[in-house]
Amino acid sequence: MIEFNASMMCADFGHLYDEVKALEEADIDSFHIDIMDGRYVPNFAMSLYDLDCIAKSTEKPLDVHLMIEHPRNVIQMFLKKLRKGDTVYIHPEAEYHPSSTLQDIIDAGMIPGIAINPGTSVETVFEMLRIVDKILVMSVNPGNAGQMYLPYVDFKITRLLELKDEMKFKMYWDGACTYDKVETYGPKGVDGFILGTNILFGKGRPYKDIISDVRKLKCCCSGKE
Ligand code: S6P
Ligand code: MG
Repeated sequence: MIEFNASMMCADFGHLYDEVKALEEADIDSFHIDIMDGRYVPNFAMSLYDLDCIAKSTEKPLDVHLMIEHPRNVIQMFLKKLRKGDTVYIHPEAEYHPSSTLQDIIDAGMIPGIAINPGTSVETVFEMLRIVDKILVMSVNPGNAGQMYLPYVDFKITRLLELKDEMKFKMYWDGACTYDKVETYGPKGVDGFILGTNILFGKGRPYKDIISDVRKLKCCCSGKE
């Protein structure tokens, strides 16, 4: 089954609890929480407090995407807020010794992941592919929702798809996710998609209807993946 995760930085922060409940009712698979520090990326997004609020509002899995410099300095603050089985992605470039940070995530009982920027080659992160359970492939540069898809990422996705079974990781698509990307890359083996402004938020339609439409795509119907 292809997974669909809601990019919560695109939600209505004035009604965060209601947003979580509406997305739960829409049967979203998990909540994607973008944490930005204004240094690693040129933006501030969600905070530890937003993460806490979402964690207390739902029992669905959370995936925390840390776009911060040297995450190991603060990783315990985030891990304390999470439950076993939640996912934490770090950006390897943001850390001197990323595998130590990944080990901290594993030791806390969370699922370790790395986010791979559009300009980062597979070779640069190759060793880590064996350590992590999940790869978040960025199809836009990290920092903002609503950006344009960078087509050169296609080549890297193809390469990662070739490696995923042997190196035992799951692949998730983050950035500019549209229906055609789900239809093209779902059947090729991308395990999940982070839904933001392109598909899910600000559409003036109930989340329930949107997620139901997404799950009706041919590639999402059971037995056809
Ligand atoms: C970007 C962030 C993403 C976005 C999401 C937005 O730095 O990691 O999770 O929030 O990709 O989706 P969209 O459809 O607005 O590009
Ligand atoms: Mg993200």
